[in-house]
Amino acid sequence: MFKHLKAVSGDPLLALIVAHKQDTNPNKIDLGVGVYKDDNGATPVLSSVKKAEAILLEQEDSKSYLGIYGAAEFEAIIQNLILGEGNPLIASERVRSTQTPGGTGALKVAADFISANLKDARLWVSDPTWGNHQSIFNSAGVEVKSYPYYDPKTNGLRFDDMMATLKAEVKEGDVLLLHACCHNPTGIDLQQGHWEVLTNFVNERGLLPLVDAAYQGFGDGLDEDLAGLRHMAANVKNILIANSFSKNFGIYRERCGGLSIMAENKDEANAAFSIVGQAIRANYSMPPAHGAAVVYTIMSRPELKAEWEQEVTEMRNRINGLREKLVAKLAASGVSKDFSFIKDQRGMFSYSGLTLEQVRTLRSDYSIYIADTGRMSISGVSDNNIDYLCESIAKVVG
Ligand code: PLP
Ligand code: TYF
Repeated sequence: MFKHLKAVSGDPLLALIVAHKQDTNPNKIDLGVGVYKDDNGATPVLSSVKKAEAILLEQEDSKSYLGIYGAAEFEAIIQNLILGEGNPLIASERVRSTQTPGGTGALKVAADFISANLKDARLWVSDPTWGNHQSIFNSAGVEVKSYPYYDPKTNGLRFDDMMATLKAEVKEGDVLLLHACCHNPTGIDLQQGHWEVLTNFVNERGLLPLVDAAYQGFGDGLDEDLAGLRHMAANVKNILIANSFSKNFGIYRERCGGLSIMAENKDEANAAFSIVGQAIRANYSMPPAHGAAVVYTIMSRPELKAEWEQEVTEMRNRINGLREKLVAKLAASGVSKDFSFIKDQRGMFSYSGLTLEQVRTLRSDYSIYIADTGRMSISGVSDNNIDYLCESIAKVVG
């Protein structure tokens, strides 16, 4: 039955974790996968999460089924975080939100919803984008097309080219995937003016925006990071938002995210939401409870919420501080390339502009693990390894 099957290669990012783990060089550095690390290279459970878990352990009184959307009280938590407390869109009841197994689960449910209900819609993604976007939408039978985004010459955004391609090629009803902030893999974000242009474009051409918000809080602030998304949501008829709590609550393995769908009015939103429910049932029946229970426990207790906000601020400040240090140390190392663009990027990642050959040499000769694309996960840098890292890059780049 299975004789004809050929093994496929796994996700190269996840393979980097294994390769780094097996490396015995004491100087090894892991700048691979997008998991936040502190100055000791650890990914500890946030203190606010630990406290919420203690409360849950004591108060949890049942593990019975929750229902396809997860915990009902979680809907408001998602909307307050993503749209901002007091956003009139929440009171309008045009938005419905469901708990999902991570941001990945949200994207998969969105992909199934699009595939089954928006016939012939194609999905437009940035070039480059998170590798899973392509696989999730392909597996749901949605054609994936890409628009220019990253400019290797300037290490910046090709916004004019992006718009030119979209203007020439989108069809009414196509879906436009945008990263809310902290673009994965480049670290190069759309600015507010770009969101305004894209909002008008979505309306002119009858597109459905799908915004992927996986790193809220890692760029400039919890509200600041979603200002562009909120502008768009306030000015379009429909939007889908897939968000992840994996990074900003540090609950990666608990699989907690949300999918929000906005329609033109309450009845339309409820109808669309029931169809989203159908996609959920056919996929995984219902989401795991624990991650959402942790997020809910934190967000519904002012003292825990304040502590969590402080912890997000610390993670963000550490990453942004590392960007400054990297730029300064790389310049001081005498490297020929100008790396100052690293401090203009935002979030977990930096597209470093290192070539595949340079990345491979850093891996084989220096035990420095960077994705093949040259994407570095910045929080893997620390005061303990930054000198070795910058000296090694200088040697390899010249
Ligand atoms: N979207 C992007 C852009 C991501 O980088 C990630 C990261 O893992 C996700 C979605 C999915 O996150 P999760 O682990 O919550 O499924
Ligand atoms: O891009 C990253 O590193 C994160 C984590 O299949 C990730 O988004 C990477 C690959 C994957 C799942 C999560």
